[in-house]
Amino acid sequence: MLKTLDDVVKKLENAKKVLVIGHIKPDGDCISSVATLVLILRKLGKTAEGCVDDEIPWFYKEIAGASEIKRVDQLRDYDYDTSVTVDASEISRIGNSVELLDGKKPDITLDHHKTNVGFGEIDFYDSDYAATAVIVYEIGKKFGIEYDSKLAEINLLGIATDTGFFKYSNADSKVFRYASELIDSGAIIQHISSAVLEHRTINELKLFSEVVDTLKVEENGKLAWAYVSAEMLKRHNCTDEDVNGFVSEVRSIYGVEVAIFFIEWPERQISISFRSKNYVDVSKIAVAFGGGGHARASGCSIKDVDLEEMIKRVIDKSREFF
Ligand SMILES: [Mn+2]
Repeated sequence: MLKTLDDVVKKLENAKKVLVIGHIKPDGDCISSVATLVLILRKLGKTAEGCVDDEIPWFYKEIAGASEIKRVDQLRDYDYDTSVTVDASEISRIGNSVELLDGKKPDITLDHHKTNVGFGEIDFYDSDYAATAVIVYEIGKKFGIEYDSKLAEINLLGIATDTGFFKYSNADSKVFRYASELIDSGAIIQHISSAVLEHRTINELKLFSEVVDTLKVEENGKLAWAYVSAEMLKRHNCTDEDVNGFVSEVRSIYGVEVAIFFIEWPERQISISFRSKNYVDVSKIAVAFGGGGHARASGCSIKDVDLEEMIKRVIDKSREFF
């Protein structure tokens, strides 16, 4: 049920052992929100553990707090009294971490996705927040936590990554204010930007050069898309970590409003990322294909379809927004 941040704080105040769960395919905001909340709760003298049922991309581990996150199997015997999910818009997003909930709803959910369905006992979601890490920072503020540099840097990670390093439309004055406070507390933005933005491999760049050849533009240059096939991924020995940023490259084209990027995985699974610049709400396109997200960034994943057929269906749907 939708509640206030004060209700969340009250629930956490009474907690002794907390389990904080993030979503699969963890991004900077997920990793930041899990680890930051864990560190805040520990500073309050509570026991807290963070869980993500997926590999944490290696480059995030350069941010000290990221190593606080564990896998499901390491936490099966952890008898928490309060569970929290962060940055997940629905329960399926937490993957196998759901096994740790023993069939119960999470006690608290914290999220900023527009498509959030409200699946906890106490839900706090608000798409005006640029990142879940901003919500977690406000929780820390309400508790009056003293930030050290490790806590400040892991908290800033999510705020930086979900705002595209302070350049997307969600980078409001609050984001800059909190970022400046976190920097005063010892976070070094260059550690974060270098870890997240400067870890490209040669394989990734070679793959990207082939992706550029797949690029198509229509609707007077406003709709652009590209894809990577399973064969291309294999040939260049690339993983999802290597291709995650490609959709932003498509959006960076002058005049493009909507950018779409298709990734074909082995075994006929296709994931699709949507980005927009100014006015098209791409969460609506993603929802039409069973996904979700934000107005300017969304995604979906579909099984048992051909890449070609999926491109046709998605582009047909996207044309309706122009
Ligand atoms: Mn987020």
